[in-house]
Amino acid sequence: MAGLAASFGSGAMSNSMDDVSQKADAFFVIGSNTTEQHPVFGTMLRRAVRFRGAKLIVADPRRIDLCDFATLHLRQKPGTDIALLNGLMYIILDKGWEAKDFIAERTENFDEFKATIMEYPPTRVSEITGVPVNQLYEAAELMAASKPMAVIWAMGITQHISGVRNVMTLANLQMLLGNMGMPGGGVNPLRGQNNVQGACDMGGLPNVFPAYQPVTSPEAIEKFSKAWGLDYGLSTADRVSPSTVHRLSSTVGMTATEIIPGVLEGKTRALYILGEDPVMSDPDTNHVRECLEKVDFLVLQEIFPSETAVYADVLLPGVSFAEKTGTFTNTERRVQMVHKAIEPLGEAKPDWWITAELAKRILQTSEVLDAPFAGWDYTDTSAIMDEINALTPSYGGITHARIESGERLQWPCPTGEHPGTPILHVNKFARGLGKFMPIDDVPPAEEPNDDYPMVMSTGRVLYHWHGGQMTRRSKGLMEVYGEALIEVNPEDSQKLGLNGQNRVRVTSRRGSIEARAWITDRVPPGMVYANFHFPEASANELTQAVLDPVSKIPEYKVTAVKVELVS
Ligand SMILES: Nc1nc2c(c(=O)[nH]1)N[C@H]1C(S)=C(S)[C@@H](COP(=O)(O)OP(=O)(O)OC[C@H]3O[C@@H](n4cnc5c(=O)[nH]c(N)nc54)[C@H](O)[C@@H]3O)O[C@H]1N2
Ligand SMILES: Nc1nc2c(c(=O)[nH]1)N[C@H]1C(S)=C(S)[C@@H](COP(=O)(O)OP(=O)(O)OC[C@H]3O[C@@H](n4cnc5c(=O)[nH]c(N)nc54)[C@H](O)[C@@H]3O)O[C@H]1N2
Ligand SMILES: [Mo]
Repeated sequence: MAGLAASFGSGAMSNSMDDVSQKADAFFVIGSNTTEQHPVFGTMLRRAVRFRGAKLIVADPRRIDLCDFATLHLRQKPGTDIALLNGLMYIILDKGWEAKDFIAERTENFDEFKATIMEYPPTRVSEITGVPVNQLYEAAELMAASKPMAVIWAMGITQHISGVRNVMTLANLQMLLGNMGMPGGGVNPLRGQNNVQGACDMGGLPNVFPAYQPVTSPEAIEKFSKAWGLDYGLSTADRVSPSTVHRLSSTVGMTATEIIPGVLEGKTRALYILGEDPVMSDPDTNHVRECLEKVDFLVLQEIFPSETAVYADVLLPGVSFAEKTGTFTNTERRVQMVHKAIEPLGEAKPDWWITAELAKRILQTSEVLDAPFAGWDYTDTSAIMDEINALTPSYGGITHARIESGERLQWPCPTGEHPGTPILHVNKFARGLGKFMPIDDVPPAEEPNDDYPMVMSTGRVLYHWHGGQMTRRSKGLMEVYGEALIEVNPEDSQKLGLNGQNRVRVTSRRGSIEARAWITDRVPPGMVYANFHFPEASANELTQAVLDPVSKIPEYKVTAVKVELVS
């Protein structure tokens, strides 16, 4: 698996939003509620469909707003995306619609891949996914006739135990159709948080330094150890500390979803949490609470007293976006600036300043270094950007000054003269040839049974942001969407005897929540949808902490539940 994962390793969109919305002949949106969760891009898609006749295929268990203007809506059962996609590729191959030249020149491992696809004929796929056979043919034909087609996805694809395999299957589809490395095509995962792309680019992952330079690489260790004032690789005379050789660790760390459960396994003793509210956002809330209660020491850096704050030994007040200057890197690898609009309120300090200050104080009291290291004395965020330019090749030429002058820079942008890179993989993939991966269907970890006969999927609504710490403080938003609602299909609602005003109890093997039911055909029969925006009825009381074995993302999208009428 590593081969293909590496070629899409950054997890960024291969194309830009302008490019996709202006040049795609068709969009295949699978597991992205684009108009609610990425409204700017959602509007760009809507305009492309309305004003230039671009086609739109949506594959989503729910009838999301995008379906109102879609050419075709495939309504697969949750957690059956691999079967669905393999089934579409079966038809494409069976009809001879694959991009033969592209496959011959740019890819490898086609035969092995094809052998797996041949196990997914339409009747079998229809049985697994619930999508009618004629719709499978219709979708495959639209895909083959639309050149180029852009694939767009978000958490509906990744938040499964098969998340990585789902993504690889989408890459297979785009290689099969020859839609890689061209304007209007590509593989386009939409990033969620405003700076999650930037955080990953800067090494906010357990296995890499900035720019995805592996922590296991001796060259990378040497480069960063020198740059960050450690003396690995220097002769004894040149060392800061003559007695010891310091170097950065080559051990791959743990992901956030492993660190918190690690408390009960004795692997985690202290936590420094910055800008996350795991009591609301991590799976299986009871388990999270137990971990946070038991951890020896918890530091939380926040802008509000969140649900997690009650477990903190120390609260450090950070600043919000309005109180800081710096850059965010968005979903299309574009680096953008924010400027301080107001001075930090109260005792709040910039997040980078707090982290640097902590580092300095730890170094001052630590016995490892003989001389305190001055490298944490940044004057401001442009000084941090200078360091990024020096150490992060893909950001080598991205400076505050260039962005301020109006340049629209997308990495890779290695030098001050480089214009940035709107489209990745133009002539070849990062790893050379694109490798087709034979991928079989993986059922969700929990499937409905007699005790828990329904499937709950979880996610967001337009009006709120995750744990709701920010959006629940906005009066206007609370007027529009002021309480947790459980989406229930009219058929199920009839069985339960609901009248539109009732509260229901939703129970999984781990917990139970009560909230008002919203009767709507947005969800199909047998499925309910819940959000995690309200602490009194958060979906994560019910979800389970099973992870994709590679990415360690939890399976938030499929939980077996029972639903009962409360009052
Ligand atoms: N208003 C608002 N916008 C946000 C956020 C927010 O909290 N509020 N959060 C941001 C963040 S961090 C993120 S990651 C993004 C998330 O953006 P999205 O991923 O678009 O949002 P989700 O609500 O997680 O739902 C994704 C879609 O997957 C569908 N789905 C459920 N199960 C399956 C399945 O098995 N297969 C497929 N193919 N689809 C399925 C759901 O019906 C839904 O339409 O949104 C970002 N934007
Ligand atoms: N059931 C279910 N659970 C999910 C998901 C799902 O689809 N279903 N989606 C998952 C996904 S994709 C994501 S991204 C997570 C998000 O989960 P979290 O990251 O935990 O949620 P946020 O609300 O985005 O941010 C957490 C906190 O950051 C604080 N904050 C905001 N700005 C700043 C700042 O500038 N500095 C500091 N120090 N703090 C700040 C806010 O007050 C907030 O309390 O949830 C995950 N959990
Ligand atoms: Mo996210």
